[in-house]
Amino acid sequence: MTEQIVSINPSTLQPIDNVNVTTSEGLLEIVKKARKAQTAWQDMGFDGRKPFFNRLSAYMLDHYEEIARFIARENGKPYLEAILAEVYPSIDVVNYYSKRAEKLLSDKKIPIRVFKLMGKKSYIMYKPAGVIGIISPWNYPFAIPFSEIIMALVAGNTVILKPSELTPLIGKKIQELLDTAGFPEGVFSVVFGDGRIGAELVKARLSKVIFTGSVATGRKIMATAAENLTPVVLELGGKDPMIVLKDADLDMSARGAVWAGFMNSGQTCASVERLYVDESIKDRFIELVMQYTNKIRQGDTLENESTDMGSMIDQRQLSIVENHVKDAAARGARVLSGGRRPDNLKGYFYKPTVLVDVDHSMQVMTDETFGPVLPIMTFKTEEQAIQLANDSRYALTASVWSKDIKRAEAIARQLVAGTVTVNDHIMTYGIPETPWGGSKESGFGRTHADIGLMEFVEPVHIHVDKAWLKKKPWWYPYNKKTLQFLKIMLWMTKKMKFLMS
Ligand code: TXE
Repeated sequence: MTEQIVSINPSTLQPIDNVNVTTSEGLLEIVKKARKAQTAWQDMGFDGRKPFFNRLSAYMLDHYEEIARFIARENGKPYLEAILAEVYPSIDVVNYYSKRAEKLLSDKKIPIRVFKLMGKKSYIMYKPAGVIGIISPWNYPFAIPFSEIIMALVAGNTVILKPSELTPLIGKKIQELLDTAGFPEGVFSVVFGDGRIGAELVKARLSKVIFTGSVATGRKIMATAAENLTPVVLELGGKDPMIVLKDADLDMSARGAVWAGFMNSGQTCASVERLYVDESIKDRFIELVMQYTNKIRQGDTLENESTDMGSMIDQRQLSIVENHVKDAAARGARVLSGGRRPDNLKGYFYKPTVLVDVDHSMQVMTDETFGPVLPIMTFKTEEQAIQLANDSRYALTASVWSKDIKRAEAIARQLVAGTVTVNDHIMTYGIPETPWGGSKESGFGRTHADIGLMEFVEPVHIHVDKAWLKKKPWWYPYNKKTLQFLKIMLWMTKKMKFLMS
């Protein structure tokens, strides 16, 4: 019998639909098709591929409400947030790369100085990597894989997506959208299942695997990929610090902290997971944080379009959050709001939670909580704030809040993270021009921006000698002339160095 996944709405616990789990044979067939389709897709060139992206973007602009509702239903996030953080940035990515990629993927000349005078030239051509595997999570089940799919496809690769087993229908939806836009068969496919089918995809000798998920799974994927030397890009979450300096706009910072701590029920890799506020302003700041937290309206987001916060994804994620809060309370933290599930909601809801009197002995300050919890700690000096912010196994994003932009930038430059923002948090994920990715246990490699696109191509160096010299001075036989040539080269190097110093 075919194995199935039953997808449920985490806000209502009602089943939505089923999908068939892909079999091992089915997966191999899909990989074969993707390999076959890749050559023709690559040969179309950028101009040939461009109309597919234009059609996709036009269709999504006409149907964004329906897509957002679909996402909200399977993930539990607010409908408005599904537009804000899933559909809108995805459309923007299609429009951005379908223009920008032409320039980025065109050949790049390399200046080669004196060798040019010998009739030589060098340039880079950007060849698609081949077949890309994308293994994606449930927290942004649409936007995360979607932007990676677009970057891969625009560069001439074909793609196989394995969506999270908690949000398979959204994977199916992405397939539907690309099919509607007329992408040729085999250019984009989806495989369904849990980690087992994910592991099989990693073993399938693909050209690259792009993974977003937990550190533990990232480690496994890297180990499996190493067997075939398959390159990987890993985005493994974060424990992002937010530093509020004493001259910060307190009202703005409090609103920012509440949004960046609780949006998507805190299930964002770049959520504010540790907040450090200057001791001298802590009372007023915490008062404002409480004021805005108490205003959050939580509930089934499809019933009420202006709900601020939906449910979490499942019981397992909810239990992680409950355990972190319990551990913090047991070690002396005070729960100023939330700290439990709401009484009146059936799904996987957790109340927005503000903790104070926290320290780095608590799990809530060291491990990824991935839930609506905002732990607030104080600092006395800026040096201490930097040291606390950098005291983490993770390094995805961080933020500094101050009216003194120069000062904030100086601190930003000392924080260890892939992105550091001043007076905002999270939102740069929605700017396709800017890179995304981190270091330490947050992983490596980048998606988005110009460097992100480069993850999907093989830069091939083409070197041409126009055959002006029939015998190159460095070829056999080595003799006095060869030596003379080397001496001239070194003399010229010395002169150039002197002129340039
Ligand atoms: O992640 P997993 P989970 C963090 C967050 C969360 C924790 C666990 O802290 O509490 O991870 O979440 C597939 N080979 N993030 O369990 O297991 C799996 O089927 C290949 C941070 O959901 O990493 C799914 O498609 N694939 C994060 C995907 O990996 C495998 C977003 C992610 O699942 C596999 C989500 C294997 N051996 C959770 N095992 C972020 N970076 O934003 C599982 N998978």
